Amino acid sequence: MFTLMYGLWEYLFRKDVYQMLILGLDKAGKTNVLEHLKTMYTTLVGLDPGKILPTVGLNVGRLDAKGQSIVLWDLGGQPALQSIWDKYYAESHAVIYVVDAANPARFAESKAAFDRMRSSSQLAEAPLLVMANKQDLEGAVGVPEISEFFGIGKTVPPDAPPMKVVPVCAHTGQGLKESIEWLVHAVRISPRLQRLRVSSA
Ligand SMILES: Nc1nc2c(ncn2[C@@H]2O[C@H](COP(=O)(O)OP(=O)(O)OP(=O)(O)O)[C@@H](O)[C@H]2O)c(=O)[nH]1
Ligand SMILES: [Mg+2]
Repeated sequence: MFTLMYGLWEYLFRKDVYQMLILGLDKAGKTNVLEHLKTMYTTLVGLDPGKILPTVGLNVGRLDAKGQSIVLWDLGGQPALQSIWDKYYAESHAVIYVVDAANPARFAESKAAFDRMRSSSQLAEAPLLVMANKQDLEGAVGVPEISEFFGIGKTVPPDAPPMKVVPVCAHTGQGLKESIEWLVHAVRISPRLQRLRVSSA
């Protein structure tokens, strides 16, 4: 009886760890986002931007935000590395997609990678946060332009997963707290959370 009750208690109240992917083209600023988040939400000091190299493979960071344990998976964005992104989809709760908002010349390429990611059924119902990064740079476009280019409009179907675009600067940390807090809330109320719990039980 105790075992049964304990199993039920654990099933209902165990502390989930939210797995979040950080995706986007090479040089979009993903690793700078991860390192700045470490500085903001852990006792560690994230790497200085000048010391961050292009990612060959992936970087992982663990932090607590809004009372929630989160593991962030920063996957390399170079074309050859994009082909392994989908290996991480099935077990992820949410996606952060980073766009270099100051480089419109690569928007079409970024949108193509974004569309490939979104078309995966393995990410069904996963909340999606798009970071319009590098807002400190002159010419960086804002939320309306990124939303329109990436098709994150007001006319999304009612069953679409929650999506949001946030202006950020990975160097200063602008927009990172808002992004993480929105994602934690979105995952908490997402049907995907329950589905992943069941499939990992
Ligand atoms: N001005 C400015 N530069 C940034 C910002 N975020 C990243 N960068 C710069 O953009 C370049 C690429 O940053 P990374 O974080 O390495 O990019 P990445 O998306 O991880 O790239 P890959 O690892 O190749 O996939 C570096 O020179 C960063 O310093 C930002 O908010 N503002
Ligand atoms: Mg990187």
